[in-house]
Amino acid sequence: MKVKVLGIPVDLGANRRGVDMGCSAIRYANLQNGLEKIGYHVEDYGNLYVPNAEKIKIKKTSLKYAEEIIEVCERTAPLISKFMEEGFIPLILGGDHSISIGTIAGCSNALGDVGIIWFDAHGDFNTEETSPSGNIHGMSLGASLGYGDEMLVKVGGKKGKARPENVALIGVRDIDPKEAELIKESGINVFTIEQIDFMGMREIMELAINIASNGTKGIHVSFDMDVIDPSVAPGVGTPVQGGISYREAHLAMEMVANSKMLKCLEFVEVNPILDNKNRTAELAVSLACSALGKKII
Ligand code: B3U
Ligand code: MN
Ligand code: MN
Repeated sequence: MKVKVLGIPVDLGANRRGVDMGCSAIRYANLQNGLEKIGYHVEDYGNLYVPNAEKIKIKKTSLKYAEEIIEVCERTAPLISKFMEEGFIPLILGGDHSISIGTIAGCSNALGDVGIIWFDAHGDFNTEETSPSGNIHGMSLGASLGYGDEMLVKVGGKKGKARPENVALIGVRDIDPKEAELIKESGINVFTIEQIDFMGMREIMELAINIASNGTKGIHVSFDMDVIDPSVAPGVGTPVQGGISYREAHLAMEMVANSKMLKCLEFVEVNPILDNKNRTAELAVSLACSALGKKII
């Protein structure tokens, strides 16, 4: 029962500045204490170095800060693999969602076969051609599955970090038109917010855990805080109305814990500038504790 915390203060993949402070906000919300109470040995690696946006010129507006993001992700991947080989569950704190290109690469390299459960209001499946913004945080799931810019998809060495049949995308309600086509073409499993309403989070998670476990050595859970309704999680860069509830989010994490398949966990897109008294960061801590097996009694 060992967790290694890693902060990746990247805000270069998103339009709204402030997500770089997400990792500090989550630590302030008593992360380490919470995990120790459940019985974990917790080590905090600290934060990766990330260059300031002020110091860098955007070279390509269709792929903003690609060079810098790729460089951070290339440093992230071997670190995550190393933590896992040492027997830790990495707990990564973002930063915007572009960091997952590195974390998933590392997790995939360590495990060989990995399943991914990706919670998000967005698809994060754009490419340079389909993205309306050029922001790489809207491309990270697609890049992890081998879609998009050559350098982005090759982070960590291999292209395609998981089989599409082992990937579940949950909670989506804001997808760009061409992005939707790519998602369908990829063959990943999508559970929209509509399906959560209709079937309930319990059934969706049973399916998602099966999908991500089937023939894999473990599950990488990537949790974008904007999957939760903005009334509960206001501190995110790109809020979308109509998200999952506090309890649905916890139920999902509790089921992840019960599956015993969790190998790597991350919380991204917390923006303390837009938050209300650190509520969203506190919620991330509470979700992390649930995913790592916190019990009520
Ligand atoms: N799909 C849009 C918006 C977006 C994606 N991810 C976030 N926002 N957080 C885009 O820019 O790719
Ligand atoms: Mn995202
Ligand atoms: Mn999102």
